[in-house]
Amino acid sequence: MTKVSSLDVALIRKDFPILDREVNGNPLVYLDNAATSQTPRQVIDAIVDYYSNYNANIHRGVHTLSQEATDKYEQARIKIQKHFNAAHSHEIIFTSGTTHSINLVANGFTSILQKGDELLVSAMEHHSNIVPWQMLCERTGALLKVIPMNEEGDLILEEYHKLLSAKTKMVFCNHVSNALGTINNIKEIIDAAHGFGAAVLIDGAQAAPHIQADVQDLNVDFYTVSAHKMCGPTGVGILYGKEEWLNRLPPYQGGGEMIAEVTFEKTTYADLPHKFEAGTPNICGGIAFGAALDYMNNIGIAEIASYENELLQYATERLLTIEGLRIYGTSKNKTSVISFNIDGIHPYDIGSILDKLGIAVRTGHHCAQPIMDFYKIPGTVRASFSFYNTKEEINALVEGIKRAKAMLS
Ligand code: C6P
Repeated sequence: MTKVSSLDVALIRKDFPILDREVNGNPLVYLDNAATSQTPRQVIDAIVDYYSNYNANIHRGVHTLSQEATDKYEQARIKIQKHFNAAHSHEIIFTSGTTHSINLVANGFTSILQKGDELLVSAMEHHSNIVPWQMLCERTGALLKVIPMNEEGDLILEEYHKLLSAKTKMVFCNHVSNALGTINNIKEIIDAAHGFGAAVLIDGAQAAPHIQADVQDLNVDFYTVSAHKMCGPTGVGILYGKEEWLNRLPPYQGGGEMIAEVTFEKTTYADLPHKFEAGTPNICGGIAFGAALDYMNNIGIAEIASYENELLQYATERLLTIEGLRIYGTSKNKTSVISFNIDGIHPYDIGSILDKLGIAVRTGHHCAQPIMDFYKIPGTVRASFSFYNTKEEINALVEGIKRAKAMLS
């Protein structure tokens, strides 16, 4: 039986000023949460508070403002550490987001990999968990192999086990697919890779807003998150890395803050996490990310997941009543993402008409072109639901699609 959620969604919606606005004369129905989530007043307040009261550079000044900013930034790091249950706060590296986090790791492995080493990547990755590894392969002569998926949008794990060998040095997979919503069995993926001594990077960008990941329990080597998908601001995220890996990898960028000592003859690097945090970081963003985690944890990740699952079931049933509509990604384990097409209609055309009705969805390949190639389609319409969405909004989506279909058929 589906668990009925206890969230007070009407009250929650009051926290999100943007949800009151109109688009093209209609109330905004924001269903593009997998691209970026909306920002509650509590996070906006944290941003305003930073710039109004203690805007200063961190780790540098003796003055009060700098110390206040440093304290708040480092407190945010500890909040993030606790949220993902990392063993140490220095295992949390602030980055500009998942893309930056993955590139940092890919760059670091340049000196570790050798020609003929093999890297395994899942068939359902976002481009940011494909391209940096292709670039790494070009630099090192390593070979990238693909873990295949099936029609439902699940990885074929029997094939994964067959691909693993003593040559496998790294495995990359998302926790949740942005285009299909599939929740991957990352525990099995991580354990099997470790059996062959391979390191595992899990892209948690789409999972973190819906699933409580425990990096120690997962025993994952690297885990990446973008704040803007979980009620935080854009331009900030984290890389979680196991201490031993982060100590082994060289710095990504050189500059201020990441050094212990600099002379023209030789530079020594700072300890973790600063070794990977060159230059002035997104201080306000890091602090606001902490505020976003507080906000989500006050509601409860489990409660959020349960309500979003209710929305997913409802939306799936309602959408499937539309003739000619096909859903891509029908795994039993999904987050609240529905990718679909309607026979004979280009996804972009549906998206444009929905926008005229005030309904925001994403259309296209969702930066996951290999998935579109797998299904032999140019793209999909993607509706992605968050805990502040309602069944009434799903009804508006269904009616909007019917209207679009009538206009375009
Ligand atoms: N996906 C989407 O509409 P950044 O841009 O660095 O914050 O995140 C990149 C990224 C990496 N992995 C996954 C699984 C993602 O979904 C994303 C971002 C957005 O699906 C924008 S392309």
